[in-house]
Amino acid sequence: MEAISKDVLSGNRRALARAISVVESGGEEASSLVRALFAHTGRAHIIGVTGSPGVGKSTLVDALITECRKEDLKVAVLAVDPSSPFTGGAILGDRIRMQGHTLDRGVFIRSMANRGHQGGVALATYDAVRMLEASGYQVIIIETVGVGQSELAIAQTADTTVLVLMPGSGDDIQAIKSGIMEIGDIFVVNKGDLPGANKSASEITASLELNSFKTDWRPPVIVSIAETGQGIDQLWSSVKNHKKFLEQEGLLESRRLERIQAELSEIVADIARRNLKESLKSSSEVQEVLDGIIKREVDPHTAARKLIGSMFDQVSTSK
Ligand SMILES: Nc1nc2c(ncn2[C@@H]2O[C@H](COP(=O)(O)OP(=O)(O)OP(=O)(O)O)[C@@H](O)[C@H]2O)c(=O)[nH]1
Ligand SMILES: [Mg+2]
Repeated sequence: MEAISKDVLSGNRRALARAISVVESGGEEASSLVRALFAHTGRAHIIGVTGSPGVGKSTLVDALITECRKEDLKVAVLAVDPSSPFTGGAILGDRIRMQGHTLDRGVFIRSMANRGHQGGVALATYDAVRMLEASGYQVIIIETVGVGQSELAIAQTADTTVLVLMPGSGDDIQAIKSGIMEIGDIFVVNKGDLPGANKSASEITASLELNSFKTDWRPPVIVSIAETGQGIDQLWSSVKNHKKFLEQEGLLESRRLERIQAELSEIVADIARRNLKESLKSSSEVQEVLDGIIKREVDPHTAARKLIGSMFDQVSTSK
């Protein structure tokens, strides 16, 4: 791990790719890599780009990469697909439309998929972001497909969340109804060349006006044509403005605190889940508890509480 972490720090791309695979697999190796590099993390601007399949997220991200490169910022993209089974990180296929940047050494693109349970991919995403930060990437864009619970969890790993919609899909109405509007810091109605884009944008603006906001930030609604790059400069300035806003208001820190809380509870749940799986198979204590339930000596609720108690005792004494 020591050699690989050194190479990650020096910006070696192969080491970085390997490091991301390690954190994706999780386990002890992943933990020690994160431990080694943690002091070099926490510096990038993390941008989440989320929205339904096919709205043009990847095309938009590709255009954003171009904006970053104009400013000589090193930029990385993680395309996270929580609904796909884990395939070892090689499902880019046509989900990714960023081929224009493959030869640029200041750009790193990688896809990640689900590892079996919801928390898995979110946890791996946090750590993958850390590997990218340690390797010197200043802007990290996380593209997630869909607008369900697990996508939201991933979107929340970002400092700035861009919600992408398209006209005529009913997406906008859906978003307004489902409360997903709350996670967007910036709204984009992409495919502005299609009919109804301006109407969608005004509907979103109108529904935002009804929101009660927790901060003074008012999410801009931008109409873009990602394919031609129209509106992307406006999007990029909004992204930068949002970051400036977070910094000025001291909100970058509080967002990161929330993120760490979410991560910490996910890790604890993950450890508990794995411990439980093990002990369901092998522990004599669990066998006794199961027997007790079968014999109606103890009910499952009481038994579960007892097990959790002794499980955490074990975790704290085994380290
Ligand atoms: N008309 C029009 N088509 C666009 C625009 N932007 C993207 N597209 C097209 O929309 C399709 C989907 O684009 P992607 O960028 O792959 O969309 P995505 O949201 O990343 O898709 P998934 O990752 O599969 O969810 C492609 O055929 C794009 O060429 C646009 O501004 N206008
Ligand atoms: Mg895509």
